[in-house]
Amino acid sequence: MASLRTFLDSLPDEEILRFEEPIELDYTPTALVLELEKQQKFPVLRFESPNGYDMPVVANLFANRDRIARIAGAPDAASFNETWLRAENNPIPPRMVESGPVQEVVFTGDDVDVQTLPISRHFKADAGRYIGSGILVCKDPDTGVRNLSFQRLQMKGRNRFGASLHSRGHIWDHWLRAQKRGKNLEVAVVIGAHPAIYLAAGAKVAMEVDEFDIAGGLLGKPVDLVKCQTIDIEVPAEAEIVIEGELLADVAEDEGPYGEYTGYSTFRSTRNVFVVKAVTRRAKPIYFDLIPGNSSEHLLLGRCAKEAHVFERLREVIPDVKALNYPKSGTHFHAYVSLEKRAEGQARHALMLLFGLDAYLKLAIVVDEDIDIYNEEDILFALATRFQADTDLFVVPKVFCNRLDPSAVDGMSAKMGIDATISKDFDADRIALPPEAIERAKAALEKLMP
Ligand SMILES: Cc1cc2nc3c(=O)[nH]c(=O)nc-3n(C[C@H](O)[C@H](O)[C@H](O)COP(=O)(O)O)c2cc1C
Ligand SMILES: [Mn+2]
Repeated sequence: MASLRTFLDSLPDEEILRFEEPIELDYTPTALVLELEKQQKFPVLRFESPNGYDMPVVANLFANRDRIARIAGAPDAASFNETWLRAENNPIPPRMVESGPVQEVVFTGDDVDVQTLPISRHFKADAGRYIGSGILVCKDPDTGVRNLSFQRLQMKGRNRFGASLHSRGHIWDHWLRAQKRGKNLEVAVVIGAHPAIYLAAGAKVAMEVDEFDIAGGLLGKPVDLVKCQTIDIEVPAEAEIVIEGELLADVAEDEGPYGEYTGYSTFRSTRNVFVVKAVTRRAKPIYFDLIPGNSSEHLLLGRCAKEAHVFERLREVIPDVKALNYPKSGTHFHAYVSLEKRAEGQARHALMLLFGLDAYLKLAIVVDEDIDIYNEEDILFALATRFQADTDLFVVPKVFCNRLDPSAVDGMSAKMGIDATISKDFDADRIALPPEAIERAKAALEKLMP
C-alpha cells in the first residue's frame, strides 16, 4: 500500500508538529511555515481540528531535501538525483483495481459541495480560497496518454473553480486540442496521495510519459488506480479526496490574483473554468495542502525532479558538468553549475544547453569545482574574482519564458549566461595553509573549546 497515510506513519514523531486545538485555517498554516522557515525549521504540520471543518489538514511535507529524498526512496539528499533517474529510466506502469478507499464516499449532482472541504486562503491578496495541492490528472485527446501536473484552483462556489494553466505544460496542450474540437477536457483533481506521486506530478518529462509510471518507478511497484465515477480518468485508489470534472472549452473567467512561486501575487492567468461533476473521498479523509508562494516546499516540489532531469541532460553532453543547483533566492529563474573545466568555451556550451533545456531560466552562472554552488557567498566570490562583464557574459534577448515573471514582457525574457570560471591566463592562486597548521589549530581549539 502506498498512500499519504502510510508515508506520514513512517515519519519520526519529531518531524511532525501537531496542532490539537481548533485553529483558524485561513492564513495560519502559511504564517506558521514562513515563521518556521526563518528559524530554519521544516516540520510537517498537522492540524487536527481546523475551525469549521470535519477533517484534519496536513501541510509542509516537501519543505526539505532530506524528506524529499526519503519520499523518493533515496538514502539521503545527495543520492536524490541518482534515485530519481533510476525511476525515470525504469518506469513501472500503474495497475487497475476494482475499488479503493478513495471512493468510500461519493457525492454527485446536487450533493456536490466543495465548500465543505478545508480549502483555505494562503496570502493576503489571494482572490479567494485556493486548492494549490491538487494533482490534475487528464488524458491526451489524441493518444490517450495520461498526464499529471499541478494547477491552481480558485474556489468559486459549490461546484466551480477558476484555473490557471500558465506554465503552458501538457495539460494546456491537451486543453487546446480538445477546445479545437469544441470538447471539454475531463480532469480529476487528486488531493492527498503518496508523496512520490506528487514528486512525479511535479516533473517535466516528455508528453508521451505517464507520470504515474515514474511514481511506480520511485515506489518500486505499480500505483493502484481506480476508474473515476463520472469521467474517463483513473486516480490512485489510496488517495484521500478526488474532485472529478471538466475544464470548459469555451468559457473564460477572471481568476486570481494568487501568491505565486515568484514571491508575488499575480493576476496573470489563462482564465480557465473547471466545473465539478463528483467528489469522492475516504470516509475519514485527510486534506493535504501545499504552502504556496516562494515557500521552501513550493519551490522544492517544483524543482527537485527538474534539477535531476536537467542535470542528467547536461551531463550526457558535457560529462565535465559536476552539479546543478537552482537556488531558493532565484525562485525558478536562476541556476548555478559546477564545471570541471577542461577547455575554454566549455562554460558557454553548458550555458546554451541549459537555457535550451529550461525555459524558466533567466540567469545561469558556471563556476569551477572549488566553488560551492550551494553557498551563494561562494558564488559571489567567484563573480568578484574570476569574471569580467565585457567578455564573460552573454545575453539572449526575447526568449519564451514563464509568464509569471513579473518583469517578463509578452511572455518573453532575456537570458544571461555568466562564465565565472578561471580563464587560461589567470595568474593567481587561492590562498591556502599548510595542512599541519590547520590540524594544529583544530587541536588547540579542541582543548580550549571542547
Ligand atoms: C506546487 C506547484 C504548483 C503549481 N501550480 C501551477 C499552476 O497553478 N499553473 C500552472 O500552469 N503550472 C503550475 N505548476 C507547474 C506545473 O504543474 C509543473 O511544471 C508540471 O510538472 C508540469 O507538468 P507537465 O510537464 O506534465 O505539463 C505548479 C507546480 C507545482 C510544483
Ligand atoms: Mn507531462
